[in-house]
Order: sequence, then C-alpha cells, then structure tokens
Amino acid sequence: MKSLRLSEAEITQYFEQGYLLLPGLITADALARYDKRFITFATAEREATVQMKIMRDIMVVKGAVQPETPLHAVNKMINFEEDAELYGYVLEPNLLSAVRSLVGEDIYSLSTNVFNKPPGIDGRHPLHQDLRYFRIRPADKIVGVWTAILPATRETGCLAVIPGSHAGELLEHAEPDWEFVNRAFFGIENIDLDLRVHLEMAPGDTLLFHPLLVHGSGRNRSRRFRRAISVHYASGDCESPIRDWRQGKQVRRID
Ligand SMILES: O=C(O)CCC(=O)C(=O)O
Repeated sequence: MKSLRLSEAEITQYFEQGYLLLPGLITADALARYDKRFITFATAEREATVQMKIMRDIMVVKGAVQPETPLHAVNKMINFEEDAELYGYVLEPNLLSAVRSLVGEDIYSLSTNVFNKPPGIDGRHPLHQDLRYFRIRPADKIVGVWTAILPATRETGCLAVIPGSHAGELLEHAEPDWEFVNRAFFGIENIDLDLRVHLEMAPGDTLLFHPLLVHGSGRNRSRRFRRAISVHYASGDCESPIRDWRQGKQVRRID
C-alpha cells in the first residue's frame, strides 16, 4: 500500500497522460465505513445534512423503472462536507500526500460526490471534462480523485478516459441525445470513442485525474451495484474571476 509522496515518474505520468491510477490506496476498513455511512443517507435512515443532496436516477424519476430497493433509486450523493465520517475520505493521509505532490502543500477540497450506479438502469456518464463545472484556474492546480468502493469493471460501468486529452482546451459540452440523461450530465459531442481507455478498478483503487481529462462511464450491465467516492481538490494558488472561491459553501481548507 502507498503512503508516501508520489515519485517523479508518477508525477510525470499524471502530467503527460492526464491521470494516474494508484492501486489499493484506501483500505478495505475505511471503504466499508464510507459505504455504510453513504447507505444510511441514501436510504434516508439518517437525515441528510443541510448541503447534502441525494439525487435519484432519471429513469426512476420518469417512472421508466421501479427500483427494487431505495438504494436502487439513487444516482449520486453530492456535498458530504458536513458529515465528518464521509469527509474522512477527503482527509485520508495517502490521498492528501498524493495530491500535494501534484499541486503543492496549500490545498482545499472543492466538491464531493458518491457515484452510485445501480443495476438495471442506464446511468451512463457521457464523456466530459470536469473543468466545465469549475470557474477557478489554472486547471493544472485542480485534481479530481475517484476511488472505487465496489468493483468497477467493463460490465459494471467503469470509468473510461482519453489519455492525453487534458493537453487540449475546454471543449463544448451539451446534453447528450439519449433517452435518459441525469441532471447536469453534459457531454462532449463528436469525440472519437476509439481513443477511450477503460480503467477497471478494484475497491480501494484510486484515480487521480486532471480536470481537462476527457472521461465518462458506461452502463452497468451487471446485476450488482457499482459505487465510487470522489473529491476535487484545488491549490490555494487558484483564482476565480468572480469572487473569492475559498469562501464557497462547499470549499474547505485542509490543514
Ligand atoms: O462515476 C462515474 O460514473 C462518473 C464520474 C465522473 O465522471 C466524474 O467524477 O467526473
């Protein structure tokens, strides 16, 4: 298991390819705690915090499927900063040292998600760049992190990335022309799908990715859930054109 800062080779790989996969970065015990906590919120056993949102999948919202259980209805959770247990993920020492190796010591968390892909629904995430959702710059000082909680395979709808795509511009995004598209799932049109590399990940495996990296995920064709926990960090050197982003409701400085 990794606990130290990234090596020069890993840092080079991140900046050349736009991503870096770190196997087994988060322990099974920690993952089990985050998973259990997520489920208590997702099934309304525990009341959501003020900022937290549990989003239902569009197929469920439109009545195209009848969820087998409350957990089968959930597409994602956003904004778990106020929950100390889930926020423990953002403070995982291995994550922090890896991210600091890429963007420096002074870091903030920007946004948090749990991505839940139940069986039996479409749930695809179109190819996109996360910078589409952020006003702050420079992009090189923002890092996305995604850890598999449950196995992410071709069958369950793992992430797919286009290596090196982060070296380009922020591309046009639009709502895909699909029958079922979850809220704010914008995608890039006219992109060569043959360039995709599918990243199969075991629980605990963690992807660090550049906010301009083109990525998305496929449909869950299995009978199991696919679930991941994710955070974006930014360096204190970033600037926003509109206001002091450090004062944002979801933003937290990391000591
Ligand atoms: O988990 C997924 O299916 C997609 C995640 C994603 O696209 C992201 O973290 O930006």
